Amino acid sequence: ITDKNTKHKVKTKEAFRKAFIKKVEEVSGEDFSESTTRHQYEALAELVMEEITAEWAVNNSRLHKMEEKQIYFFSIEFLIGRLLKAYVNNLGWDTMVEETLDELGVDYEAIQAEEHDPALGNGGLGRLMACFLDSTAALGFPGHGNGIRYKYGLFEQKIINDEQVEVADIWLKNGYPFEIVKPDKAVVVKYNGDVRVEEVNGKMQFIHENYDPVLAVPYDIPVKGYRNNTVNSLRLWSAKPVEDFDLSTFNQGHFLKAMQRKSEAESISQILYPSDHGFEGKLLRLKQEYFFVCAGLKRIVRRYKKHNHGSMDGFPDKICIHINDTHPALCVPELMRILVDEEGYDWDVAWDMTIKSISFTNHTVLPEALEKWPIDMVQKLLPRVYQIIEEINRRFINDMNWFYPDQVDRNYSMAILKDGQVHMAHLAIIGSHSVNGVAELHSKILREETFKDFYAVFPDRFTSVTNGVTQRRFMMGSNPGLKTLLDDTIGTDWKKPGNMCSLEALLPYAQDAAFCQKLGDIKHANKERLAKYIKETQGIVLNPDSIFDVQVKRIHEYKRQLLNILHVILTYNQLRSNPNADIVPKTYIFAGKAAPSYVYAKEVIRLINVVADRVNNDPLVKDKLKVVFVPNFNVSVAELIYPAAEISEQISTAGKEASGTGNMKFMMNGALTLGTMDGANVEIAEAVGMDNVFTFGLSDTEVYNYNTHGGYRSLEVYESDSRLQEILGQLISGFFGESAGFQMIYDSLLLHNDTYFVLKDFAPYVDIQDIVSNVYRDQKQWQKMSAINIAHSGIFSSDRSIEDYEKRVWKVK
Ligand code: 26M
Repeated sequence: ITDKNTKHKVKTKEAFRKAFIKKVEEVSGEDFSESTTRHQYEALAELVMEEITAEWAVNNSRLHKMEEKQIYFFSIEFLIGRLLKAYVNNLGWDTMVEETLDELGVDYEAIQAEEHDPALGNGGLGRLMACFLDSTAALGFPGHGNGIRYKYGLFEQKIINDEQVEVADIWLKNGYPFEIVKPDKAVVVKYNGDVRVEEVNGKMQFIHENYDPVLAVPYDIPVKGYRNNTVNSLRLWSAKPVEDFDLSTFNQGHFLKAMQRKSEAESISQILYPSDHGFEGKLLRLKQEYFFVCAGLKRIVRRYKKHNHGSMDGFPDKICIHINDTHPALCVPELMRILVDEEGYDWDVAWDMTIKSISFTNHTVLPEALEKWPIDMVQKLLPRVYQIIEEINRRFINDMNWFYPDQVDRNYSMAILKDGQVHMAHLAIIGSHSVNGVAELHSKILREETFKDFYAVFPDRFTSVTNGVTQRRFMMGSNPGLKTLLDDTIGTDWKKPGNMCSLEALLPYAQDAAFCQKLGDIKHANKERLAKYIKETQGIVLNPDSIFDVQVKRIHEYKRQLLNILHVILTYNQLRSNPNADIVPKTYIFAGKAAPSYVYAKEVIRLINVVADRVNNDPLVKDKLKVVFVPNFNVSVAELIYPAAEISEQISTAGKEASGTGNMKFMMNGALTLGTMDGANVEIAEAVGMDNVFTFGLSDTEVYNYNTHGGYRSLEVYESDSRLQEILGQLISGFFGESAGFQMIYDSLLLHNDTYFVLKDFAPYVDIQDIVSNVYRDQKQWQKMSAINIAHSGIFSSDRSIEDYEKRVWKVK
């Protein structure tokens, strides 16, 4: 916003006011007084983009000189959420915009709600990338995202007759103001075809021919750093046919065939796979993986060469390719292909460069989620890339047999190619210099179980970086009351990027009654804000004086939403037999999506909703117990829920949740963790001390021992606990309505021996819930614990994660 009078770039309220009114009139073609919220949204978005793109251009020309080392995050998901408010805040425009809009009588909240929440990810893994981009820019590092611009994001979830129903997410239908398409930077991605070998000047040349070309068109979204002049990029690729119509086919009268080619090409970036568990070997998914890998590397290499006199020699010193789980693991053979086939490097030199450039983060130990592609599928779709994988594998096994001749079995078990499959995790580990888990416990399990053999061979590659989340979105942005209280109490230094640990200055105030009172008041106001949303969207009235006990995350057996709802049923049964029981009123809030094909998870959603119907409509229960399932959990809904939570349910079977990041978002908003010793919960407990968390249940070692040596019989637990007998009986007796039997859940617990130890952990869970209620009766004590949690939440900022990656993995400086 330029003030015409001074000719300086100044951001005055007056200049903004004028610019905003003018822009609204431009986009609407009407007088400002006639404008709709949509016009106002479009105008504000344009003003923001004009400001950011000016900075972006300056930044890009600096970055293009390649003086600094640059990080590229390759990820099949970027769950960025709404951007308008984040941009406004990062520009430092927040007060100016809020006050001006207020004076103009314009509803800023309504403007923000006009932005369709881009849901280009399933959950933790995709959201982590968005937090990392925010922190990378905030810290002033050059770091960019590389992914896919899905036409349809994650489905919208509706609950109809208690069940999840999926609706297509047409997020682009009204256009998207924060992207810039760059058709001149499009590249061709080649699928299928044959490889012909030719000898040129004594050197083998591999020529890929008869392939099916697909055009990858980049759309760039600026990533604006918090109040600094860094603007990085998130580049998302969209698939197009190379020519809109295949003219020769078209001319021969094969109109349908030409159209079919077009839609085959476009199908690659058509839809985000809505599953974050259980690997399915779908060809389209493999096409997606190669699509953004190939296009992304091509641009990076081209840019690098352009500024280095056509040479790739220094590439690994200037470029970090960070692969987010194994979905982009084809970076390894693709970079080799570029270096060997196109740049003419010897294999060994190219291999050294590749390993130096690539680093890998693992996000899961669930064996069913590890990617293994059928060899013939890879071979057919990516003939040259496959040859390179074969050669990587051959050399790896050769080396291993040379160094460990007495370990042939182990060597073979580490192969990339075995059992007719391409093992992507093996490819990722063998082809990168760094392998890390996302929390200490998870990294330990990777070293000692999942990748034990690789750890024995490459101990130096393994490291750990605990996840983090951006406080700028999930605390400062979504909990303004708390932000102001912290500013007023300890000053504003804690908001500087990388400085969140200075929140520890809050510790003395945990003893301060006046501070704790204010903290409680802010929480209450946030609970009222959420209650209002739920009233408006679902018609359910919540009691803001009850405890808000919240479990929001993808629905998964290992995350054990089932354990939570079984305990709710127990409370309900207790209230039915003693309506006057002196219990602390509780509101149980659930939200989360199930993969459309995950039948069991959808049954859990149905159970929660059926229980909610029953409990919420039973006059006996009065205000003491409420259950809500909030539909369509996404980043925007999350921003309303975390600040209102008092209990953060993190109750996965120990050893299964790699880290969790919701746990951190709750903590920085002052909720107390009720959790198992799993993932980053362990580090939360360490940070705040065992007195300030509620932990329960089997340890990861106990789970491991049961799984390897046996000894767990769920039936025995059931037979010795009359509460469980009653509850499980109700699941199949029609207690929750005739049509609503839950045989599948019942069978999993009793017939199939309860894989996730729900019954085993039930009694300890009930006990800890009772302790939670008792502590809550002492509000002073509760607010004190809440303050201590906030004070120690600094290490869970993604700024800290990025600094750790910088030191341990990328070494940018
Ligand atoms: C893979 C193949 C086919 C279809 C889908 C996938 C797929 C997509 C997403 C598999 C896994 C996906 O995400 C896994 C995930 O979100 N993991 C979570 O990562 C978080 C960030 O590190 C951790 O905090 C969570 O503990 C972990 O579950």
